[in-house]
Amino acid sequence: MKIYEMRRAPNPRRLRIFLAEKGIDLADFEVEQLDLAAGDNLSASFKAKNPMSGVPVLEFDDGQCLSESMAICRYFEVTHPEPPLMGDSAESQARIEMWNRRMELHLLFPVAMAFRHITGHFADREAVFPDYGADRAQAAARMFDFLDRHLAESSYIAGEDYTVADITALAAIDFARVVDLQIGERAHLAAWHERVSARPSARA
Ligand SMILES: N[C@@H](CCC(=O)N[C@@H](CS)C(=O)NCC(=O)O)C(=O)O
Repeated sequence: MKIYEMRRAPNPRRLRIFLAEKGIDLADFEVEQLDLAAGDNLSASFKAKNPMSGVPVLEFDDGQCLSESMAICRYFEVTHPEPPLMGDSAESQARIEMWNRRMELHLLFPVAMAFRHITGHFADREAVFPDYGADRAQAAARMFDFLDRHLAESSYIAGEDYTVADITALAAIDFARVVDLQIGERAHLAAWHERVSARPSARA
């Protein structure tokens, strides 16, 4: 199997952390690094693998491809059920999905939009609206506040266990530094960040 990714990008990092938590060694895969700024992901050959052109992509040995980080993680959750990162009961699966969606929609996406529209990193392929970027950075900062309150009551994002929702939040929060968004004085969020960053998977 082969993984197409980019080392510094947050969605590929979600997958690498997920694999590390599962004890799946990245060295068992062929890994190709794409240069997103150079537009490697916009080539016809890459779009044949993922028409949406994002990374990561998982390519099976027969050439079939899976994209969307959570779809790829879902594949590995089924093939490697232990430890469960997406829940092991109807209730826990739904609850973790709810929190992971919240982390994607209200944290990772605003951070990504802030990055794209404040820095103009992808100005070669999309219109850039700095005011929109600033607005999304504020939305992400409000989510930092929300999480600080939430984590006063809960050890991890989706409850008392580490899950994929923590992985999405960690990738988003660490990437937010590119637009100068920091955890700062938010003590509960900082304690959670220290906890999840201390896991060996965070270095993946
Ligand atoms: N929803 C997709 C998002 C994939 C995505 O947008 N990845 C970014 C890197 S974090 C990318 O490839 N950006 C390049 C571009 O938009 O041209 C997922 O969850 O994997």
